[in-house]
Amino acid sequence: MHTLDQVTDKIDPSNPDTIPKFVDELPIPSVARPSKVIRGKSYYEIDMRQVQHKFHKFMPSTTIWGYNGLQPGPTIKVKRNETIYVKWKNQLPAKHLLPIDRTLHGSAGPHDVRTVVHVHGANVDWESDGYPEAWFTKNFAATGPNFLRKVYEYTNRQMGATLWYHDHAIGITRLNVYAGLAGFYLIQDPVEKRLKLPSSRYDIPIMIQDRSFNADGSLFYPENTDPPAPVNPSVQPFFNGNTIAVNGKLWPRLKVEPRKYRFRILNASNTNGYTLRLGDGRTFYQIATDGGLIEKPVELDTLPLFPAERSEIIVDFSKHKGKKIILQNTNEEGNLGVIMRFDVVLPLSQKDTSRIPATLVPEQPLEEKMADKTRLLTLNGTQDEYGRPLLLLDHRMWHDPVTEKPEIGTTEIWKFINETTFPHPMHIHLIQFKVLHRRPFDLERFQQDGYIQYTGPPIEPEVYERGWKDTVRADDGMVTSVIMKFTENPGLYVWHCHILEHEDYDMMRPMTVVKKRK
Ligand SMILES: [Cu+2]
Repeated sequence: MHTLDQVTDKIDPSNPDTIPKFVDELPIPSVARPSKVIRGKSYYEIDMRQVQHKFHKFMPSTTIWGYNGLQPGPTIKVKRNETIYVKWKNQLPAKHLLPIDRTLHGSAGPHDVRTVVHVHGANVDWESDGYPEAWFTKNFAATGPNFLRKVYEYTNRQMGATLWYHDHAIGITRLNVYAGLAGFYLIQDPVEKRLKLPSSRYDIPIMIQDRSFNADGSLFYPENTDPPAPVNPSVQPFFNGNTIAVNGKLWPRLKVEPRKYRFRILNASNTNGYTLRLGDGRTFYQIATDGGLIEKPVELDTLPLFPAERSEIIVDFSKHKGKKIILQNTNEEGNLGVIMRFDVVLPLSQKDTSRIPATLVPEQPLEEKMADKTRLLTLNGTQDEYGRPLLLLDHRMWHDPVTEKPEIGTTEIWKFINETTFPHPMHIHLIQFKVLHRRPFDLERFQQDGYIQYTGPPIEPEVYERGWKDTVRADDGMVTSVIMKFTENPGLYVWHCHILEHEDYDMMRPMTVVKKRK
């Protein structure tokens, strides 16, 4: 037996090999409570604070930023079609926790700690979408050029879904989210009642984030690239942490009953993608994608999740009493190959009457032939004046004039032509789309004369992405096609890569949704 002192003496937070796994219980994020009700509608105030957070029982506390001082932030739970108001308040210190690259767009000014909150996946009026330049500093003392309102309105006119909120401030999103500014936003749909899915304490959100620490337990985020760029601090082309935090604890465990559970899994990492698998290879059932329930459950043994993607699954532990089942990431070996552990050690507290229904929601087709317009959009790389990689969308920078102006009432296909050498998770604000297909093309030919010479047939979307999506993996060497209908909420939004290091430099573009022309 080791005493606590003996264990903590051996732990070096900068060396993940010294951090024991499955020590902490998986925390379940608390649910946000409205501070008042205005004309029958809930009004929340959620502030961003710098606090001390315990990532691991045996590690020293870590200074983080959290919504209401929590990591993850409090879960906002709303009903479909229920309007709520949220006043997001910046109560953070004037100095940033992490190194700011002053050369990035919007980062040169005197205000280090700029924040703005985006609910990812929400059908929301543009003034409440959290435009990257609608930022505000502590007590709204300074505001960005696009700042319009302090109180955001969310009408939640969309299917029940696992959404999430996170910071979106121009040029420092990667730092603000890494510091801890992320939480769940769950829309509950009355149609789910009759489905008898596992609910209440058997319905658990799981936020996966990679993190690295300094020896003193503080958050580590690199100040420069390797080899170093001529500017310091410098943005990274990507970031990979060396530990896995789930709901704010490193490699936690969850004690479960021998019954069915619903897990709402979110990859809230800056860059890392994961392919989830249960340690014994047992299958599970996917029931929802980013935008809500799918037509019918899909049996899976692995589930890839790129940054910002969500997937809801049902795992049945009923035949595995006493077992300890590791949730793995098959993309990696070693520490990053382990996410958390389920310990089937709790007694069954009541008969499990939940179900995995044969069908979930009616089919909602959105087919290629329904499109009014197709946009060809490239993902491409170049170099900046310091010789650093600069990733762009359609060869344009963030501040170039708006080129994507979809019209309300129209259905559009966007074809992401990936000219880079790696996949990017592409996210479009405001709408949910369907993935049509991916199709290989001749990159050399395209770069010579701009002609898309396909080199193979279209590849159907993966079985786990055949539902409403707001983020899609745009593979290298492929043209990835998505289809969406713009139905309401004209205004100024964005679309971008959700690798946060890319989004900040400079893989993000504005999008103006325009009213129907008469
Ligand atoms: Cu990217």
